[in-house]
Amino acid sequence: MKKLVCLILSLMLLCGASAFAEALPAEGLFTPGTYEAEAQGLLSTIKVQITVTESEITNVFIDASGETATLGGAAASILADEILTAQTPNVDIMSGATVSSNAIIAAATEALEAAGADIAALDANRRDTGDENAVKEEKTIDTEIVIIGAGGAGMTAAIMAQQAGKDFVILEKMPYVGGNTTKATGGMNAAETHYQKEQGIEDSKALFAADTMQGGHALNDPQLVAMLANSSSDAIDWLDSIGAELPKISFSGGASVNRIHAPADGSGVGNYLVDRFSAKLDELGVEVMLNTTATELLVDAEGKICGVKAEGADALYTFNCKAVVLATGGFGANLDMIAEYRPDLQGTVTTNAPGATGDGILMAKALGADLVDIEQIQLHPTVEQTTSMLITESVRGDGAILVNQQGLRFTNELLTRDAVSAAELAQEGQYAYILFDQNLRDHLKAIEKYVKAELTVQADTIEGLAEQLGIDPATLAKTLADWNEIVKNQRDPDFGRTTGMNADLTTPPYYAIKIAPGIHHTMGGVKINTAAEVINTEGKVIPGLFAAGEVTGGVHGGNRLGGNAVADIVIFGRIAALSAIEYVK
Ligand code: MEZ
Repeated sequence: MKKLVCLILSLMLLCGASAFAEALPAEGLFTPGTYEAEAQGLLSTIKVQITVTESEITNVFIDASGETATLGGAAASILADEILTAQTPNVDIMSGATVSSNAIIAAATEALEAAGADIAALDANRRDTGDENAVKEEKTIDTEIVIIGAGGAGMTAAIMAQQAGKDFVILEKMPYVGGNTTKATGGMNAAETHYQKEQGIEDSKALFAADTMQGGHALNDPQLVAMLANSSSDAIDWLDSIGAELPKISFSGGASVNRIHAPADGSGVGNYLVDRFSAKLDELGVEVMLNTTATELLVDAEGKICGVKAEGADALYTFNCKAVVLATGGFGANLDMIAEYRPDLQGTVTTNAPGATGDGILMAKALGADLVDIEQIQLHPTVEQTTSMLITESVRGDGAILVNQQGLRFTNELLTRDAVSAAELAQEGQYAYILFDQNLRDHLKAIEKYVKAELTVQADTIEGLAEQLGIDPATLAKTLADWNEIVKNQRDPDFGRTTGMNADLTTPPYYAIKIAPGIHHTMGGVKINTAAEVINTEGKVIPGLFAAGEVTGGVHGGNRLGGNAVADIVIFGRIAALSAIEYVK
């Protein structure tokens, strides 16, 4: 008996996947049973459990809870459905969650192979090849407001509209919510907040506005900037009211004081907010129409908004409405638009979510909306180039330095992003390393993601780190010793850095990530006024059309300060919703 158990266990180990299977039938696609396998995702080991009968996959369970909540979690539920529908593990990967998707497919393949499946035969007989020529049902829906886009601005507007008791729909073209907000890591700028007061930080709305204008090279619309700064502490209070507290305050480039507000544990602000916005929408009973792409804005004979056309997986929609809130995001992931407006940036990696393709800008433009600063595109200086992963500015804000391949600092690391990016591009090879220590890692949870994704090189000594980076050890050791002296004296004679100098870099192990600039934010977009009404090329309001977030231009001018994108989506998301609510009264 013991021998038999050992034999069964050995066979299971040989499979590489655990199996609880019945005997292999003479014919049939699978050996009935439940099979499990694992594969490494972006941040964690993903587990897939598949149940099969002789002829069918009957259940797919994917545990991707260690991945980013929004994308990894979405990939788990979307790919589980797709594998079940297609009856093969070879389904489309989810854009924006490539690593998680590939891990799911690999683990599902292994589990099904353990079930005796011939994967090529499953592919040949896949069951998800619907009729591409099938005519989609046409549906007409009457509502008061259509919110287009379920990123941070759209979800904010939806919460406001639901709390005001409005009849509205919210459309999202991607199979998941969050948009580019899921990529935001650092935090949200706000001045005169109760958190700043509690932490003894002196700030003012006027200083916030002045910093934003200066950071944007005064190209910004001063009225929009004043609105941003003046509404910012109210927006923090509003976030508190929906359970999205941002109490950790630190420094971000271009700010005069500590102003960027983040989650208490220093985790990425974007996924934190998207999780809380989603939870609030669930609690309020709001359903986001996913996989539904708005294709056209409709106006009546007087030029007032009267509807939206959209395409879903099974239906073509006409929404009759009085107002539209455009919250479709920027165009940092639309290579054609980047090539059109900034040919010099072709070939540059982008930190943007795949849905950031400028659709709202194009739809509004077709209605005569004016576009401002459309060629103003921000490069973020610390982007890991093989994964396009943003290394948050908070790493520098909390004390990291940048060194080049010679092991030398070459800039004040906390200048505005355009300046730091330009300094990097002037280095040999046009890249640099961001360097920090264990103490910094311990205080910034966002770093765990980079370590788990194996983007960091680490060593117990600075010389050991240098060797791994191919830098002269003595030079890097001197650079670090000099830096620690600068922190001690709070004076940077070489580059004049005055911020992000609260802690030296003396706690091993030491870490480095190779980085270079990447497209991060499209500052230009549709012109709005302080009520978030869209303005046409004749300077007139397009009645019923409101816009918020990265789809708009004017708030950030020629260079956005870190922390102002999240401020923008929350503040103007609220304003656009309030204006639309008032308009449809
Ligand atoms: O606002 C941003 O873009 C930001 C703070 C990004 C980051 O570096 O984390």
